[in-house]
Amino acid sequence: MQPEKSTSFRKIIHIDMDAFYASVEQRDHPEYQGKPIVVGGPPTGRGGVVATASYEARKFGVKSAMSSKRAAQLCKELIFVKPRFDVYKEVSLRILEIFRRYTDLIEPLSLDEAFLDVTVDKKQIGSALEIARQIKQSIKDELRLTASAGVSINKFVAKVASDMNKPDGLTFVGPSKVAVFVEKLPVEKFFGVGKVTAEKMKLMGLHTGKDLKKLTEGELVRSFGKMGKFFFNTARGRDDRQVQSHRDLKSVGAEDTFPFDLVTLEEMNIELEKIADLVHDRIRRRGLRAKTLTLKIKYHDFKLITRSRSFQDSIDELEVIVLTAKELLANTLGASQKVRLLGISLSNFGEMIRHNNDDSDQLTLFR
Ligand code: DCP
Ligand code: MG
Repeated sequence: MQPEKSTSFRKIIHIDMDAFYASVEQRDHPEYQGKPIVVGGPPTGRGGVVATASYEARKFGVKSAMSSKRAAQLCKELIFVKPRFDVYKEVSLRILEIFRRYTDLIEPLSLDEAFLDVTVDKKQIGSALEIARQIKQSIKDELRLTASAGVSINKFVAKVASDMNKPDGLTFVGPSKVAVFVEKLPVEKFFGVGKVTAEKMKLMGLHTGKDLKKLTEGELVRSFGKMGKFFFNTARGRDDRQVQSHRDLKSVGAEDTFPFDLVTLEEMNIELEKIADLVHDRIRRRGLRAKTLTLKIKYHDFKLITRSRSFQDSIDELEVIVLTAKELLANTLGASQKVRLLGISLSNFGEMIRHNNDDSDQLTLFR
């Protein structure tokens, strides 16, 4: 019998597909292989945007979220391809299926990205680096696509690592290397640091993890609020956020507190559309469908109510979310009530269930 190996470190893998939509299109259309392509709206239409660009197109400076028009200017021979979301979703499920051979502790962040906790793995391989290698190989062999992986002791470091040697990268930051790795990291790479926070940090003379470490927890909290505590810990390579599988994910939502109370139903409906858009984006990125929608309303007197509706078949369509939220709101409002907060959340997601079928793992998304 093998001795039990005990370690206090978790083993976390972050995997992110390379130029995801574009790679799928290049795979399925050999004529696009080796060519600069983008997936997104055409440059002729109004408001066409690049969802993603192949690595060949990135050499010209073309990238995600850029207008298609601008992309066409940067690269004359650029090929524009219409997205096929159903195919990306299908590929995404196949990738999850590969992950599940090693662990059920999987947290997908979007269709092409997930965290895996392999502290304990089903095949008893023991080495997270070896598991990441095998996963990358299976994605290549079975799906003819490449992924980049980061392997470390927590989510924060694993995610930064997976981005370091793209495409087809595999970056391992072992327990003894974490501290130095984080010290060298530019503040922009820290989880929770957006443009505004990065600017503020630079003004304070904070450029790297090493600089952040010079401040006390109190000082960081004073300057950055709640996130200050998180920065204090991550600058020391600590991050105890758990990998949260869909099974544990109870709901996904968004809400907004308004600077002025809303008075008319029209005003409220406009705000509801914005909130619905956010929620829709969040579940779509995770490839989720929900059976229950809950509307949250806080009135000007701070009275809080929620109203829910459940569906026979689970939903992920923006129109259904908007319509249902509006109906619940219209049914709820007492005469001329002023509203200070509105929120929408979706819950009751389809569960990923594994079937053992001739020894091969099959993944079904129950709707
Ligand atoms: N996506 C999108 N709009 C964006 C960003 C991304 O529609 N603004 C879509 C297209 C991408 C997919 O999500 O293919 C995954 O996003 P990533 O940020 O992981 O980008 P890629 O996988 O395309 O490239 P990379 O190799 O940098 O991960
Ligand atoms: Mg990606």
